[in-house]
This record gives sequence, structure tokens and C-alpha cells, in this order.
Amino acid sequence: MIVKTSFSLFCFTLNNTVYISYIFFMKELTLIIPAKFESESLPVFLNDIKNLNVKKKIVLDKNDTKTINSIKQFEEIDILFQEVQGYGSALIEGIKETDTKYFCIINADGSMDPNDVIKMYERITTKELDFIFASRYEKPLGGSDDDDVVTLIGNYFFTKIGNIFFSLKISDILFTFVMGNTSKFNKLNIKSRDFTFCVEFPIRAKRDGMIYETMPSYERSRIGGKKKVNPIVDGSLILIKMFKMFLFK
Ligand SMILES: Nc1nc2c(ncn2[C@@H]2O[C@H](COP(=O)(O)OP(=O)(O)O)[C@@H](O)[C@H]2O)c(=O)[nH]1
Ligand SMILES: [Mg+2]
Repeated sequence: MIVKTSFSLFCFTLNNTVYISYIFFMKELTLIIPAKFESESLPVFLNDIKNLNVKKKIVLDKNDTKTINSIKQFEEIDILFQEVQGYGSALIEGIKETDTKYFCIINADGSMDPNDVIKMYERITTKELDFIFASRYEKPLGGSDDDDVVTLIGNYFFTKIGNIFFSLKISDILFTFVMGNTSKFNKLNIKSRDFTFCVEFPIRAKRDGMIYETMPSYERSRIGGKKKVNPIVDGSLILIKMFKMFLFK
């Protein structure tokens, strides 16, 4: 008699460490990897996750030839050229084109720990959540090697606004290391094409009555290349977006 279980014992290596884990239908998951000028980080990151048994979709601009050339040797990945520029566009377009039940946003710079993808997957499937948001500020397991004073204060400030004005009950609004149910995400109809995506997503999820939780995660330093977020410009846009969403819904 064949007994079909909802999970299987899975053994794999990440960063040269052997992991044994119960993986629940990992084929139901697509990593959405936004990349802009990441020729230094992305090939290293893709090599780190080569044994992770999930679909991988890199979303980038078709003119970003340096990044595209840097990942030519990887076969089991999808590359999606975004139609509209911007970080939010890459995520919206990438998730729209996803055919698995779940997606996970994970950056191309290697700062988000792929081991947490497994923990998030186990949690979202067993608890039947719509979304799970990783947090750098849930101690003792959360933390960041990538934060500086400006981003630390900025994150604290924006997270407070989210919790006071939108009752989000999350501890890290800007991290955007998130796993979610693909069709539930598409129903949110998120419009932000830039980094304001980071706040529109949890606010819409809350307003639409989605079931979500948070989970601690340790952010690493980016592997190489430069950060694309400009704390002043993007911070101002995020603040304006939150005000608009509070005033005009
Ligand atoms: N496709 C795409 N990816 C982007 C864009 N802007 C940033 N990214 C990617 O989004 C991720 C987050 O950006 P990053 O510069 O690391 O900012 P951080 O989140 O503040 O560390 C990285 O993987 C970037 O390559 C964009 O306009 N288009
Ligand atoms: Mg980064």
C-alpha cells in the first residue's frame, strides 16, 4: 500500500552545511528575486540556493545585461523582464506570473537567509496563513548586519506608524522578506511601483482581512555591489504613501 504523506524528509546543503528538513511540497513555492545591477551578488546567491528545491524567478530590466550575463550558467531559473521599472513593479509583475500556490520575495543581494525560507514554508502551510513577514527586530533570533543607524531609526519609525495608524501588529515593516499565498497577493491589487511597495503590501493585507504572522530572521550584509535604496528619497516617498493611505484609504 502506498501512503501519501503531505510532507517528505528532505536532505540538502546550503552554504556547505547539510540540512535535513521536512519539506512540504516545496514545488508549490516560487522565489521571486528582484535584481538590479546585482552581477556581484546574484551568481553567488544562486549558487548558495542551488539545492533548494523550489522554483526561482529572477525579475530584472532587459537592459541590465551585466546581471543577465553573470547568471548565464544557471539553468534551473526563470528570468522575467519587467515591463515597468522599479522594485515594486518587479515584485508585482513577478508574482502575477507565478504558477505555484506560494511565492517568497527574497533579494538578489544575498542578505536574506534562505534557511528561513524553509521555516516560513513549514509555518505558512501548517498554519494555513495568507502571509508571513520576516522580522529583523524579533529577538533573540532576529538581527541585522546590513542596517546602519539611519535605516535602523527609519525602520523603527515607519514600523511604529504602521502599528499606530494601521494596527498592523508587525515588528519590521520595511524588510519585505515575505512569503505568501499567490492568489491572495494578486487580490490585494497593489499599485506601488517603487519601494513604497514595502508599506502598501502589509497595509492592504491588513485591510483586506488577510491572515498573517511574523517570524524572526537574521539579515546578513549584502554579498557585493551597492544598495539601491536611498534613505532620504525613498524614506520620504514611503512617508507620503503612508499618509495618503491613511487619509484616502
Ligand atoms: N528588478 C528590480 N530590482 C530592484 C530594483 N531596485 C532594487 N532592486 C533589488 O531589490 C533588492 C533590494 O534592494 P537593496 O538595494 O538591496 O535595498 P535594501 O533592501 O535596502 O537592502 C535587491 O535585490 C535589488 O537588486 C528595481 O528597480 N528593479
Ligand atoms: Mg539589500
